[in-house]
Amino acid sequence: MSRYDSPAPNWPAKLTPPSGSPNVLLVMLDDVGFSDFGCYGSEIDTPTIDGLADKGVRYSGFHTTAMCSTTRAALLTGRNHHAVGVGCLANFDSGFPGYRGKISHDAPTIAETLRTQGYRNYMVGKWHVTPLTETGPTGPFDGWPLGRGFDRFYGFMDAETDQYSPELVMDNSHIEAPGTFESGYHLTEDLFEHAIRNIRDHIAALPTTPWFMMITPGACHAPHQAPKDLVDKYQSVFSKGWDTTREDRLARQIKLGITPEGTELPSRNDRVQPWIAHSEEEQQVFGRLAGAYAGMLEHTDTHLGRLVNFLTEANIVENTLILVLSDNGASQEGGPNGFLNAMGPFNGRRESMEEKFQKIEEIGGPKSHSNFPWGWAMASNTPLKRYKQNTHGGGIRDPLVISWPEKISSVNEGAVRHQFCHVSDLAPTIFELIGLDMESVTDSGTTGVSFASTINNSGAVTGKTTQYFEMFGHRGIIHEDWKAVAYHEPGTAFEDDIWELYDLSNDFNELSDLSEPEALRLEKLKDLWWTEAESNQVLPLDDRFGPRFAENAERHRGGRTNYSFWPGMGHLPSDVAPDLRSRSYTISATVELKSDFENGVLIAHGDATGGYSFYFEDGFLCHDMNIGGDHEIVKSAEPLSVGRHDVSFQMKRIIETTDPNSRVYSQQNVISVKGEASLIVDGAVVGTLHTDRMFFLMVSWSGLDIGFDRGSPVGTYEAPFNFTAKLIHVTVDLEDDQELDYEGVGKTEMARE
Ligand SMILES: [Ca+2]
Ligand SMILES: [Ca+2]
Repeated sequence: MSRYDSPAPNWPAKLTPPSGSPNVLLVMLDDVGFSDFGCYGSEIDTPTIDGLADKGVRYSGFHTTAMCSTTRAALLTGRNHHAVGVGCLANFDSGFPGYRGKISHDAPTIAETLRTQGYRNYMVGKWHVTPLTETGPTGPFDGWPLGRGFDRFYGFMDAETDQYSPELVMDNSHIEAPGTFESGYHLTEDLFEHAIRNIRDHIAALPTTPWFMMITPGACHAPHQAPKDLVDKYQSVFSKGWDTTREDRLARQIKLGITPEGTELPSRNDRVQPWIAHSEEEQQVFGRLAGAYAGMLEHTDTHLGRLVNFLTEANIVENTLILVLSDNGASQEGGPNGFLNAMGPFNGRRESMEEKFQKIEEIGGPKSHSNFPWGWAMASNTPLKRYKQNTHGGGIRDPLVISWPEKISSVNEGAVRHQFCHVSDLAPTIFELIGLDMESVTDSGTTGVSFASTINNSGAVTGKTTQYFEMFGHRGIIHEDWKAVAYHEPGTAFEDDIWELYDLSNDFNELSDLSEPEALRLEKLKDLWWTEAESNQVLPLDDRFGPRFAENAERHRGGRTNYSFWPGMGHLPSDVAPDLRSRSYTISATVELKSDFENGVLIAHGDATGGYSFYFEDGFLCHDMNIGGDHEIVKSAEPLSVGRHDVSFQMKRIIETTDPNSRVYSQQNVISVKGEASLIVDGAVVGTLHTDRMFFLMVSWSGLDIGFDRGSPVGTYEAPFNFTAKLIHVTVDLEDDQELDYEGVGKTEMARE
């Protein structure tokens, strides 16, 4: 053959999924308890989910990992969360292989595996498996959804976001939300709208190729925000209180066959009071907090309904495998009394019951960052003990509904399945249901066990015999119907943990501790826990909350004390913005004014529930420190003149301690913390502020912008409040006097998970 002859062209075979492969729609709700769907015994209206359960099957023995990031990691990879480096939260990397906060690249995700089979993959909603320090505009992006096998992404990276003013990301870029509270915007609605859009685009371009879509709304993680009519509706439903709610739900669960005949309620979780022990005011506040949560769930169900209706209209619902689940149990992060706005208490501003009552109408709205009290989380987890974060049933046992009209036979429609299964089993189950070659998939590393056989066979034995659990030192193991579990009090020796033992086949909700009569069995289960822990990178055990967050903040930002911002730059998420907490700092800007009545923002970090903004109003230079919705504004005495000016806001933190020579601060030795702030124009002080409030533990979960305040405004002005003159440059200089209250920071961060 001469050099000029053309060889025969050759096209590599196209990837094609097995014939008849379904679309896969995986909907994972957040912090929704075991009993919260209507079809699991709730009085909350969830007709869409109930409809899917009526035509499908639902599980009574589905388990998760007790937290958000970890369940996502196990779900995405079909492996144990520690084994893929997400033993705890994506908020920190504690330097051990099991605790990097980022899914190991050795573990392919469902999307990566399905991509090799020709699927297109769409991710919509909360991600939270990328270290937050890697969520800024420079990435790196290898841990973002598009770096882990998804073709499109629309959602948010952090544990939570404001539903009316979210920190939105599209693909690899931070974007502004397409609406506001005033324009009727709510994130849940936007996410489902976007999901429908993705499927429409898919049908237009690839009508015969199946898709995988994962939707993870913010609901019902805090902040609980929902339309007012729904909050009203459920405030009235839940005026009956958490004790009656638990009883009502258990009765319905028994009737529905979710829990066995004869199941009884455990006593109230520690420190939860009887409903009737609370005053009428407290009951009203708690009822409205429950209303915001329940309203958020019904609202989500309604919008999921729009998506399911679209699938029906488009005639693809029959061959779409739909899974609806929750990522962990209902949350204890609202504390004993719940919050209307959690941002205030994180910065030393207490929220009294009186104030909660005064502002009761704000609950669920744009000025609230609400979370419900323990009593309601307990009711959500009916009939299970404890909460999210714990390895008792309330933390790890969750609802799971599976629908697939084409494949679930009519005799099984509406059935309840009781096999034990775990979130790491979902990926292999999906692969088997699609008909992928399981050997090749198993070679790629899943360690979960498919429970596909249970869908059309109530008696199927899956072969799943063992699953360990670990979260913040709480431990557990399920092996052949027996469960050993140890609650861990933070800060105490692991050796002192007390193990309990339950026979789940006769004791659905861990009421009858058999650790004494079955001591030998317990010892064997504990040994098995250690074996599993060793082979899954669970060790070393680590129960530290605060120090892990603080160490992470120090490692990533601690050394950096100067930030330089030019207008026109993109949005910075909180974890890569200047860390002003518990320290002295200076914010400076250079401006050129064309008039003496300029307006608008130079720099703003946060939203209506907290943050700071440095801005002009009618020519006056202003700084607003917003702590939990309270504005402390300092303003120049005169408007600034036309021309170029250097302006700054200097905050000096002054700590008075019992030992002036010590730089170790604790609740014991700190007498007072004060802020002395000055507003400075061209070197001259033009305003001062003396305050006992600062950003102690958190600035905001909403990030930072230059030249405007996007979304929900920090200040009393209307967003975006663009700067009307020329902004040349903004700098933030941090003093090295930062001294975080580690435990306090930890508690703040935990409340965000
Ligand atoms: Ca969660
Ligand atoms: Ca804002």
